[in-house]
Amino acid sequence: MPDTPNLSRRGWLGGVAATAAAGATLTSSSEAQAFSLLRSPEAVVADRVVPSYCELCFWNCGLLAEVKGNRILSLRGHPDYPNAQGRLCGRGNAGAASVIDRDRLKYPMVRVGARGEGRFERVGWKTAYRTIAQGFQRIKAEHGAQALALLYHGRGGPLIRRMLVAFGSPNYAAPSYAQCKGSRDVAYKLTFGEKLTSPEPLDLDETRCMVLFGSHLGENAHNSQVQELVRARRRGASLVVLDPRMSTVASRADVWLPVRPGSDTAVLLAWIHLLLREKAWNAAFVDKHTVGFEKLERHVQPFTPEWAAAQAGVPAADILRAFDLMRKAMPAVLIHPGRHVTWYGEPDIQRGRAQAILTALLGAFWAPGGIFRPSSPTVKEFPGPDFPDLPKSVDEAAGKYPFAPEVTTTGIREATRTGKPYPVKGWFVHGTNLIQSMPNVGETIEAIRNLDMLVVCDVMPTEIVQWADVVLPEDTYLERYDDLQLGAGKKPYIGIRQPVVTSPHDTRPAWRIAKELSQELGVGDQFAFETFEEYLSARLEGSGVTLAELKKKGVHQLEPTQPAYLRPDEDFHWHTPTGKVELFSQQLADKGFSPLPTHTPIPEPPAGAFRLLYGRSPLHSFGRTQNNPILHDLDSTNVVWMHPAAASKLGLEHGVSVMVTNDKGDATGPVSLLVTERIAPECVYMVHGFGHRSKGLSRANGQGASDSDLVRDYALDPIGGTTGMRTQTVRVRAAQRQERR
Ligand SMILES: Nc1nc2c(c(=O)[nH]1)N[C@H]1C(S)=C(S)[C@@H](COP(=O)(O)OP(=O)(O)OC[C@H]3O[C@@H](n4cnc5c(=O)[nH]c(N)nc54)[C@H](O)[C@@H]3O)O[C@H]1N2
Ligand SMILES: Nc1nc2c(c(=O)[nH]1)N[C@H]1C(S)=C(S)[C@@H](COP(=O)(O)OP(=O)(O)OC[C@H]3O[C@@H](n4cnc5c(=O)[nH]c(N)nc54)[C@H](O)[C@@H]3O)O[C@H]1N2
Ligand code: SF4
Ligand SMILES: [Mo]
Repeated sequence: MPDTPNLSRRGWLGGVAATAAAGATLTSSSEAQAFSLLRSPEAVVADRVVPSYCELCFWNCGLLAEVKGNRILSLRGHPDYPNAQGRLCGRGNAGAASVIDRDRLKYPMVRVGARGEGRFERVGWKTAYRTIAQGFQRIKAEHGAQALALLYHGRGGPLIRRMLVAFGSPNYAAPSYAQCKGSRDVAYKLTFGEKLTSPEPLDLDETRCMVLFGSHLGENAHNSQVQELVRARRRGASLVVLDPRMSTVASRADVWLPVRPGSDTAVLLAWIHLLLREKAWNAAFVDKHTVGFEKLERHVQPFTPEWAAAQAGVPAADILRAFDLMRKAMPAVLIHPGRHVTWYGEPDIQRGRAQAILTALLGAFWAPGGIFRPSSPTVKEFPGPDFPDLPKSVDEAAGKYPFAPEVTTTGIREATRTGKPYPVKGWFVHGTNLIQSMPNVGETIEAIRNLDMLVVCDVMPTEIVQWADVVLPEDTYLERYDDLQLGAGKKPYIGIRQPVVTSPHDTRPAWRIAKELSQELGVGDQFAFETFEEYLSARLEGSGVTLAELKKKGVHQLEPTQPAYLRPDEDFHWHTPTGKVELFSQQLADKGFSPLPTHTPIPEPPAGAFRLLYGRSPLHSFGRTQNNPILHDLDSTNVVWMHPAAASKLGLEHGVSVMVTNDKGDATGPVSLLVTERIAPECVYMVHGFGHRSKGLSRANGQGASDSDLVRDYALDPIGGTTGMRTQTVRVRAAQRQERR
């Protein structure tokens, strides 16, 4: 392990996620003790250390598992993985509890009750595969292969996608596009000609000023990014945070701008205005690499700091103070592009474009301390027959979303509900709980009711599983091989996931499910390997590392394929139509959209209602960890944040039990009210992922409130097809006696 004296564990937890994480080190519940995961490692001696990588979120941190027999004693961060840097976050540390969770899916099942009732009977894998294959073949015969769709999120998904594509369907989609970072992908692609990688290529080691829009790092626990942020602050880098809520990171900022929800673009436009007015832009970058500067200059003339201050409801002086910090630091300024950026529909693209344009004007793209140019590793594709010619996807056939690089989950759901532009009749769902991750659960259920077959491959009996016709239980991430991790960064790397222990149940890994089901579907020649080691070895050929070495080390570092920074004299052909960074986007103009970023104010909530904001707990990932015995123990419920002025108007006191409702008759709770000045009076806030309804989740069921149950109104962005999910307003009332638990 490398010596990291500047960043003790206490240092980084203390620096970011203080309250919640402090519990992690102090608790000693009976349940957590029963799993022996909190006992001192000296009590039982490991007989081996197995490297792998985490799947509790998609940062996919490298880990080292200490194992005795078939029991995991501890998980810790892999010292040589750039995304872990020797540490795991609180969730990753608790990952081993998912292996021994008594609630997990243990064997394949087929539905016996009504859809959604969650009644199943156990079957063998052969029967499960045959049932699926018959269903899918029937759908293909009646409606064509495009009537099958894959909705997926996670490492096993791409192999299932290979099966689906070989079977003839183009319809595969992940919530990580349309419900997460899609608008960022589109905005940066339109401006710089490429989307940003994940992990984001943020040069936090060199930055002198960071600007965060929402991005509530510390609560959003993306491991290495949080560590790097803490180090940057220690080095003296300045920090500006825009957030209507005083997030943990906002509480530590030099300038916190508690902007009105959805008004970030106004502030961005004012900063662009100031850079141009004061002739402070990075002329070397702008002259050599951009087009549309004059048009931008004219466009931003009216956007003074005073104008932005009125739009955003923050003092103009603070907008100027933040600008001064940026100006002093340029070009080493990091305009964080955000990650969950699908807030309001088309305005999200405008905000993303404004962030990208500001980055360009600062000269901070592919520059030290800004966004660097990542190198990606290349490995071989596993050979297989050519894929068939695919028909148009649902979104293409509907002529929607001219700039979407991917099919949208919402497009698939729409086609399934309405039969337009063509019917979708079968879903394979892998690793995504669509009931919680897609806005408007009513539309999701309506779509599911229209299906001839719903197959769900999962590890836990979450809400989506209750609706399945066939349930395929996957090995947990600590019990299986998955495809290689191809890590992009300053130093690219290849990482391996391998079985740390073996599953005690009749579960299987996704690669095996894809291979075996493909055989039943008649496309098994895509998976012409016997063992997954054979597959991995074939992919690693010529990469400089063998499978045996990788299994031992866990990660293999490669040399960069390109310099991280643009050289001053470098002629670079950007992958846009003009070959330049497009400050003015003719592409957008040609399709009838604003070619320069505009600010559209978000309407105020109706009287007595609040805008619903949501975010992350450092101890949970989306809706997938609330039932984890250890994490449940540390953080078993969420609370609803409300400003004291709003609470007193409603006659609600701190700590009372409330229900949160929307205008469609949905209600969630009961949940405790947190009365705090850390949130703007027109908003309420809750952590996403709680309020599970599935009875199969014995710990998480009914705990807290679900933002997903409330988000009915969503705004579809016509440019890239992403769904803004903060358009929902809600009301809060005291829970009645019969509603309390
Ligand atoms: N612990 C943990 N970490 C995670 C995850 C997890 O589940 N758990 N998930 C990961 C994933 S997939 C993602 S996409 C990211 C999501 O995390 P982020 O990308 O950081 O998500 P945001 O939506 O930007 O952040 C939520 C914050 O935005 C603020 N906010 C709400 N409205 C506005 C607004 O109009 N303007 C501004 N400036 N701020 C606003 C909220 O008050 C809240 O503090 O987190 C990642 N990290
Ligand atoms: N209302 C609301 N909606 C949101 C968000 C929000 O904050 N609020 N966040 C959005 C964002 S940023 C994102 S990225 C998405 C996330 O959306 P999802 O990825 O759908 O997130 P989860 O709700 O965690 O659902 C994960 C599902 O995968 C299962 N699972 C976990 N591990 C494995 C595994 O190893 N194998 C298999 N087969 N299954 C597994 C879990 O049991 C669970 O059923 O949600 C988006 N939707
Ligand atoms: S950030 Fe935490 S949960 Fe996500 S992969 Fe890393 S250790 Fe796992
Ligand atoms: Mo996300």
